[in-house]
Amino acid sequence: MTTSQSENRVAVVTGASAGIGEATARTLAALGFHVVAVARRADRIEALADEIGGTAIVADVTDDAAVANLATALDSIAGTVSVLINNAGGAKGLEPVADADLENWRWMWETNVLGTLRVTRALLPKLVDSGDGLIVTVTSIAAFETYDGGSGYTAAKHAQGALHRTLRGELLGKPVRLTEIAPGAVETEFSLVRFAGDQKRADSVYAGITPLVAQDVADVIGFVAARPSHVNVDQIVIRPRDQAPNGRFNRRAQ
Ligand code: 8X3
Repeated sequence: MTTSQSENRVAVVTGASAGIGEATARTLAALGFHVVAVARRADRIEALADEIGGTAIVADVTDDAAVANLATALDSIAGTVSVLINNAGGAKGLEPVADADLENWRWMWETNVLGTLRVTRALLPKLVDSGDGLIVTVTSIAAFETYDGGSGYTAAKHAQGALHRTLRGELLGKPVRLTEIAPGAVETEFSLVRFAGDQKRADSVYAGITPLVAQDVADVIGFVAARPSHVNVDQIVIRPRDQAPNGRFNRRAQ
């Protein structure tokens, strides 16, 4: 797709206030999409939308009414949506199953799984109506693997991946493509949120390795969005060279 082909096409990015979502919003805007940045933090997405010539819509993906309002607000911007990036989500806690915190599990299920379900279901008619829709769901390597202490997050990410992959069959014959992007360690607010603002603990996740940065993932999403409409990139796993499957890292001495 050239910039002119994506001109005036609408791309909705959830979790656009920081990290992978923010970088993806910038990347899609540079490709010529009109980007609708969605998140809870109004000040962040309004500044981003101003900068990239897009639109900010404040919505919490765990809130039914907010997602319904998002769909209505999109009607006034454009009748259709060409690209949906399901990026909102995250982790809370790193407790073993024996000490599992049910509130953390509920939060992870609500944001990663039901959040993706709510937004996807609400925007599906608009994606179909575009005649050339694309849904990118940012899952994680946690959608394919398990690791000690990660059960709440890996369970939610496995479920989010299953939801996304199910649509690949259910939408067969409809003009909507589906891509799952599964990143490994990306240095964003992810670990800060997981560890409830404990910066030292968050930093230790990336100590001695060279993690991915948000733009590394956004570049891949931009590549996917720029493929011609007959090409469906089903899944991409992307992790740092310093990370192998199942929680193994090459950590250099600090
Ligand atoms: C997060 C992946 O490797 O940081 O989605 O646990 S990792």
